[in-house]
Amino acid sequence: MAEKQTEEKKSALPSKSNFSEWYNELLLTGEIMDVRYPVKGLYVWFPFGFDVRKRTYAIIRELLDKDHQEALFPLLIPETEFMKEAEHIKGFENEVYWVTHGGKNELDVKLAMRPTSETAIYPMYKVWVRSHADLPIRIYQIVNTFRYETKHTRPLIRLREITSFKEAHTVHATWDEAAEQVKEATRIYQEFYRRLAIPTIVSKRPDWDKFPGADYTMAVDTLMPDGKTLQIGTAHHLGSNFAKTFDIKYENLNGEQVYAHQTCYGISERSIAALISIHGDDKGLVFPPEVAPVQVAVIPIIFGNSEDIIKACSDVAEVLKKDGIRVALDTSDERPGAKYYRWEMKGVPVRVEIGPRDLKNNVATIVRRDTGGKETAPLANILEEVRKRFEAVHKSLFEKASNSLNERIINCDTLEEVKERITNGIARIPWCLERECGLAMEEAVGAGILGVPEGDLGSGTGKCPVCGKGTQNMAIMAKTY
Ligand code: A5A
Ligand code: ZN
Repeated sequence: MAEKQTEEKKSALPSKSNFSEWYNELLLTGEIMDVRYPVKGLYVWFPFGFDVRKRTYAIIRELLDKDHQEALFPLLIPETEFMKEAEHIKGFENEVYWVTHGGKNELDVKLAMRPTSETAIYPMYKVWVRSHADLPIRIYQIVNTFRYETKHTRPLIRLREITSFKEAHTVHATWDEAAEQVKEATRIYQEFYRRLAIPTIVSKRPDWDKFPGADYTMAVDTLMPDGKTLQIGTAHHLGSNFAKTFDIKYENLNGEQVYAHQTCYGISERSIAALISIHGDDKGLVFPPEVAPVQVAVIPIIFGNSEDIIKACSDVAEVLKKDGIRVALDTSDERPGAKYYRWEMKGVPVRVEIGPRDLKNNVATIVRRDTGGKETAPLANILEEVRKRFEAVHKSLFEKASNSLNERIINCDTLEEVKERITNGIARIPWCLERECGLAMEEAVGAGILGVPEGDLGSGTGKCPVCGKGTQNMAIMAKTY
């Protein structure tokens, strides 16, 4: 009977090859997000999902806290501030929710619900920045932001209330220092995603796709299982565009008042969408140990009189817990198969089983969630053995995801080829960097240019498919979320 129920439950999760259905079902069955909230584009974090969020955001905090400070600015922005930077307004005006009333009274000045916080933060930077000695400023906040998205909304991917928006805003004396900070931001994001075992591509967005009000935008993308890329972070060089409109000046060493240079960079819960989508499988969630709410499930394999086995299991659980490992000791009445199923669905990276034969040999059976690989290990070394598996799981999740990303970068020479192959992944093609050629490429393919990637991926030799000029730059094109 129990086995039959398990079978029925198993069929609840569609195969990952049906990515979209799999994703939606997994969010619910895996208790990440509840999509039944009665406002489009707004979703609810289940406690389990929130636990994953907490651990994920602890990593970005840890990385930023080395040389950033966390602060908190208001959600509401007066229209008068919001409307200062022309490009920024153009970019966001169709996406802003406005607060127009306080009770029954119409407000004198409408209040924008932040779609991002430049215009909330920079009036304060105007007051805070006085002299070169005040610089650099590196501040971040983790907040909700609101965007009236008109494209198809999706949990964790395209929200109207972004609940987990981490935005950093920095101020520097020179343009070059700000450019260095943009590089540093993409390094931090790459490190963050490595900790989540997520491979990334960093590229400079084409001019027509940069952040409204920026000099340029660097983006961090990853590849989702359905072959579409997801932008999971961006870093913008704001030049002195906002400094001029918000009057952010400092006194330099010569006693002159000069405009500051700024950057901003952000990530959202898309990081968790990528985490779940890239590592998950037909059995459910798969987490790298660092962010797994439960890291080890200890399961007694019981036949008949079993006190010894339960005792051995709880000893193992104690040893692991003492070392800070998050352990679930599952002594419920269910059959082992039902227990495996449950902990697999929850993405627990390592399972430790002890049965009568194991106990006789003073060993445990250790099973990895990612590969299903089973090994026996001496009970006396259980802590080291588990820690070793954690490292191995993380390493192999990252390798597997990196290989699958690299395999799906397809070198193309012609736009026909790009169009044909792009449904499977990312197309790499020479580009002369000219705007007209880039726009013509996008038009011909029906997909966007992500940009020219950093490093080897972005260089090569070839001819621009539109103008035929020789070029050393390779662009990547992809269908995007
Ligand atoms: N102020 C800067 C940091 C900014 O707002 N940049 S951004 O518009 O590019 O957003 C930062 C990141 O938030 C994006 O790279 C994307 O990963 C994420 N993001 C943007 N809109 C989103 C939405 N509607 N739902 C979920 N994530 C979103
Ligand atoms: Zn060209």
